[in-house]
Amino acid sequence: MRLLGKTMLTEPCQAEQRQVVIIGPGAMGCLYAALLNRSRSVDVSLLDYHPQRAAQIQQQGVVVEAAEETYTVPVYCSADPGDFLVADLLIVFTKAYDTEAAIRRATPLVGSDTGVLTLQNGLGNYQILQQHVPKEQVLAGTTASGATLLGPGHIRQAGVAEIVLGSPVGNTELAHEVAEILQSASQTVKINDDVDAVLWRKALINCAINPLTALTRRRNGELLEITALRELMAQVAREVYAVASAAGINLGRYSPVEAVEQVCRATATNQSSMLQDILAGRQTEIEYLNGAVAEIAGQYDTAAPLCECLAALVQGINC
Ligand code: KPL
Repeated sequence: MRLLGKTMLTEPCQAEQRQVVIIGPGAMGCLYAALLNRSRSVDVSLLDYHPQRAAQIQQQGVVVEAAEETYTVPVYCSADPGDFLVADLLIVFTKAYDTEAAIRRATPLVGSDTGVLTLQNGLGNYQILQQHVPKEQVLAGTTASGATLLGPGHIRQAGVAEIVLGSPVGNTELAHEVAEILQSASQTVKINDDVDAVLWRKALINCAINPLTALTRRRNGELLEITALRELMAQVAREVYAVASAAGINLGRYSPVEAVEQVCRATATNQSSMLQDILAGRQTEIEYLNGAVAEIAGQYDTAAPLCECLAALVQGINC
């Protein structure tokens, strides 16, 4: 498989290389475009919706400021889905509120063997993908990697962590195939068959940390230093855990408060993605995090008053 535009603009890719297309050149999309392309074992491109930004990234590549070095990785980037042929793997990294539009635009890249993997934040993303792509082709997962967007195609890498993925409908064969593609590009990947539990554990972390950092404009680690915020964060974590249980999600032997505090320590100097969104004047993913949890709570005759309150407050910031 070959990218039409790419074969014209750069060296022809080796026929046996798997084609990975990342949708969304935000911080995480750019990070993984750079990491995977740098391995040289897969051929990675970016699909954007913004022609000017795509042209800039195509011209300059993805610039990564990592702890020890700053490096640039050439990455083919286009805003025209017609520039791409069918992909082996599509990774959706758009903001959760763009999932529907993104997968609609990417339809020409999806063949009968294409795996479509969401590694986005939030709840409800894979269900949207399943409305546009056969359910057996959709995978979902999480990564604890972090990056900050400094400009178009320009990021600061915070840390690279493992990817956990699985098939919501039990297509373990595809999960293994996709894990193998990512592993061949030097990524650590675990397969977990209970993908809903994986997504809820990540959502719990994001629901507890992200709105508090966005509202107070503090870095993740500061939430541990201020007693009132630390206590509120713990209460939100417990609330999300209770809603997950009510919804039949088995989070296993797991302490929500310890999990959240551990992530705060591990990402102490990070600005959460929601704080980055607020500072950049962008829409946040609050409706797919605390907003979604409050809505799901209602479906199971329970309540999530803290999530509801935080969702309203964050929605009020940039209006
Ligand atoms: O995923 C994150 C985010 O910012 O969205 C955390 C884990 C909170 C790290 O900043």
